[in-house]
Amino acid sequence: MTARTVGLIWAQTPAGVIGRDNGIPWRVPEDVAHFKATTADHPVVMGRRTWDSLPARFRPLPGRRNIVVTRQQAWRADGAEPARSVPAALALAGTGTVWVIGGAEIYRAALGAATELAVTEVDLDVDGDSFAPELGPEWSADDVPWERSDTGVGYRIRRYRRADG
Ligand code: NAP
Ligand code: VY7
Repeated sequence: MTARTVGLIWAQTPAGVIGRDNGIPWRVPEDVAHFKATTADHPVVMGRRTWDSLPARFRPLPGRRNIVVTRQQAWRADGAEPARSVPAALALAGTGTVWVIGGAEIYRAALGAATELAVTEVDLDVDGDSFAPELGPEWSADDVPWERSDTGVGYRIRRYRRADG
């Protein structure tokens, strides 16, 4: 058996904010570089609102299959592969590593299928309307030191895995 990786990747504040007004209310270039490097060459799965949130010039995310989850039967966009559910999206992605890249609704729907989480904590106190999923005790994170972005913001990138047993 080959173990399949289903990763979820997001950036959040300590309070769990991941978005506001269909955007991300900060810019941390080191996190974007981590996001690009982690997802490079792998299919990405995202909700239709997250697709809409990407600036048109970055859609589809280059070098990756862009699978977009929507309930709209007729939804189409250049460079996007539509899927009608998260399980359908994961099946469409095939058997290799796949990264679920948001947003809040899709993280909640995909958490049960996830084998690992890549969570960037951004040390900002900002209001939001989209939140990271609640993690149960089956998830354990490594302990990594805080770093400082060139922008002055503190951040750290933690990897969560399912605890054994
Ligand atoms: P979302 O999860 O990106 O997309 C929601 C849409 O996905 C729904 O409207 C629906 O599309 C479709 N959908 C959801 N559940 C479904 C299901 N079970 N089956 C089929 N389709 C389903 O939207 P969101 O929760 O509003 O999150 C967007 C926010 O997250 C934005 O602010 C964005 O910037 C932020 N974000 C943050 C990060 C980060 O790392 N900080 C990453 C990604 C996104 P239809 O309406 O078309 O049916
Ligand atoms: C989402 C963008 C949003 C707005 C403008 C440009 C972690 C992040 C995400 C999602 C950060 C984004 C972009 C950045 C990525 C570029 C294309 C342009 C690329 C996530 N940890 N951080 N995110 N782009 N899911 N998880 O900034 O994207 O990948 O090519």
